[in-house]
Amino acid sequence: MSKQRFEILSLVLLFLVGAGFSSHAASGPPMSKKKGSTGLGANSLKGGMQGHSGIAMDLNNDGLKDLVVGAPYAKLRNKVGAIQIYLAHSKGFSAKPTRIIRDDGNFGWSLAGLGNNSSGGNGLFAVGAYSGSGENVSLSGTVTVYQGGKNSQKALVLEGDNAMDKFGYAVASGDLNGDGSIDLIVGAPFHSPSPALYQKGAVYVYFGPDFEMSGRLKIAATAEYGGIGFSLATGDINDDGVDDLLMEAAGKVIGFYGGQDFSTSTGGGPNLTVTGRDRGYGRSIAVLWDLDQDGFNDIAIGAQQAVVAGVIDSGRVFIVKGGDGTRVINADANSTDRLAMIEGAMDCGMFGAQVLPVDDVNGDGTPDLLVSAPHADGDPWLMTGKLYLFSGSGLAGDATVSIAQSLPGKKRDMHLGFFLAALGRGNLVAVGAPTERNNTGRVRLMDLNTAGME
Ligand SMILES: [Ca+2]
Ligand SMILES: [Ca+2]
Ligand SMILES: [Ca+2]
Ligand SMILES: [Ca+2]
Repeated sequence: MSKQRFEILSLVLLFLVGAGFSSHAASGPPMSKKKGSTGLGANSLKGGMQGHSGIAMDLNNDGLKDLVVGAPYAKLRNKVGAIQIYLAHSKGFSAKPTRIIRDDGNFGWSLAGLGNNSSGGNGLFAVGAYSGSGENVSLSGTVTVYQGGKNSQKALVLEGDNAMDKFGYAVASGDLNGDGSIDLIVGAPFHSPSPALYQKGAVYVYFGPDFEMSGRLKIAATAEYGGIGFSLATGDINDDGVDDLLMEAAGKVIGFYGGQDFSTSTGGGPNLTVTGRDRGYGRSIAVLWDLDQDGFNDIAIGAQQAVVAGVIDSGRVFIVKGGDGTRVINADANSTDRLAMIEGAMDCGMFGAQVLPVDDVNGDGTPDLLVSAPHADGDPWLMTGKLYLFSGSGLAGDATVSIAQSLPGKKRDMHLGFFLAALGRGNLVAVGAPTERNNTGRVRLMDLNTAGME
């Protein structure tokens, strides 16, 4: 608890530094190293890259959001991968995890919350291990579903169709058939649907509450859309009250509208196609709120490797309109379907690696948008990573990165921003910094309120 408070205090100091209240030279480490300002982490997971992935959800049904954090490179004997569970208490989080679960195959690479099922009331979550071995297929990749917090139980293990499919590279959740049960979506980007579609990928939907293999839906790559399974997102973009499924597809983001007949509706191809030519286009996707108030929630698409003014890996974020019917949008063109195109600073920072809508921070009545650039340099430290907080009301066609509040990391090479998760306490977010402490990694808690957005 004191650690959390300290973290916030340290952040305040950082913002003061950023605002010019300090006369730090532009090189060298900070003058004082304060104990305690180290975020959350377990030293036992040396080199494990804690914070590569993370989710916030209530695991033990006490009304407080807990944290599950992936450490996909944590080694123990010949096994690789671990997750940590941090149960929240009334004052926040302890710096050490409540529980560590180890497994194999880069276990913890990806995570998704699955809500609470009716029986136990404890939260369900899915853990991807893209090089894990299933019961039937070796090295297919696996996804394990757990229930609960401190004494979480393994409920189910899913596996890919073939070896090297990298099943579990991405996982997501949403109620795609609108039956009230959250469904689990799994990407297998190296799956080969046919020899002609070698390693073009597949995405699988396992319907809740049981996530049964028998009822699953497979969306396989086609000649029209390949490269699927690397990134997934859900949310309602056509305003029918049912979650829709969005995914990266090699130069496109494609979307399928959810609905009662979701299992048959995907045969005719995607409902939405948004093209973009940037490298890394669609590696992050988020369904936002209704920015332009036309009745449809809008969509943020990150392209973390985009070249900006000749500088590679600077990154871009596009915001395109949600809508109904069959739609094709060119994100690179300035059209009425594109609400904004925000270019990252020319700093190889990988702006857009993560995008997260957050509650209204600055009190202007609209939600805000948090974007990470995990390779951005801080001042004076290199490769700290940086978060950018955009006021929702400023996200229009001519929005630039300069309108955002910039929140740099505070340790050299920590790569802040690998994951972002809202904790539902004021404007507190958990942020992954997987390379801090020589790739052992940390999770930082940041209070967006403290930044005092103008
Ligand atoms: Ca809890
Ligand atoms: Ca469902
Ligand atoms: Ca929908
Ligand atoms: Ca809209």
